Amino acid sequence: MRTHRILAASLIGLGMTSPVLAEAESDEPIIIVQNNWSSQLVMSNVVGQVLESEGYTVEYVPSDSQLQFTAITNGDMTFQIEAWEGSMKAAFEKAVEEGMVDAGTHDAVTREEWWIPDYVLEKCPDAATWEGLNACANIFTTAETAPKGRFVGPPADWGKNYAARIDALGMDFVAINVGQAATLWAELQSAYDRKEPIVLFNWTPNFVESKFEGRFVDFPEPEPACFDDPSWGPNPDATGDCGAPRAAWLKKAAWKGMADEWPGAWAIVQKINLTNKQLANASKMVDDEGMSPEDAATKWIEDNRDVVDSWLN
Ligand code: TMO
Repeated sequence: MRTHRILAASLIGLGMTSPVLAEAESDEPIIIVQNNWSSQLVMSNVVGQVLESEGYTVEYVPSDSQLQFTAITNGDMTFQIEAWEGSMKAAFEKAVEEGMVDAGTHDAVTREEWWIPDYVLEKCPDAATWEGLNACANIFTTAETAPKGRFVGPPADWGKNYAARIDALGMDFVAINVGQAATLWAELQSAYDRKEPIVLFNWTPNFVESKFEGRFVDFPEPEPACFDDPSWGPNPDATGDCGAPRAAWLKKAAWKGMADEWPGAWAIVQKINLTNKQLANASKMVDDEGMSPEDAATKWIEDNRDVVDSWLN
């Protein structure tokens, strides 16, 4: 049996000495999923700090960006603040079929794709399209990838199989995955300082857009047929010959038992609706300004007090 206590969900009016609204809520910890990129780490701490300030017990548990949805479906984890269409759509939708709750779509419009600094266009004017980029693959050659170009890819758990995309599109690149996101930014900074050609995985909203001039590389816009009909797309003999969506969703995910166990917390997380700017600022505090995700979350709450208050009413 779970223990319950009375939690003051809200106080209406000043000078009242007892809660007007009270609901029975579980004493069990709300388990907030953490992934391995900065905006997610900051925003999961924002959610946790807000729920703690409302009297809930919170635990943070790290998870792989694909396997997390099984854990949320099973109730081993409770809530995820950032599920990205470009890398998690299939795992998210499968989990929803199995009972995970789609807890709403943020206003933020997202994109996860190959990205180049603008100075690359001086040497390779059409590099903002996959064919144009591929025509200059040789300028991205490294000792590790020669004679092909290097694409600096994301950590392996982000659900991307760029080797398959490169193969399907017949590109002269090799995907070299980093172990952690910080390596992407270190590679970008070092190339940028020397104006050396680089093409790497990036996304938006992110801190990168406030610090570096650059753009995404356009690949064929994905349609379901890209993944099940070989005749679709530039390669008539392959599936997967397309990119990630250019205007993609960002969703929240919850365990189906959350609404019953912690109705007040469920009401709060349902109201959370993040914008591109709010998320870019969250990542900037960590990746550009060097704050810890915990401190950045506290500052984010201070900077966005009106937004947080709107979740609590
Ligand atoms: C899931 N991510 C935002 C890192 O592309």
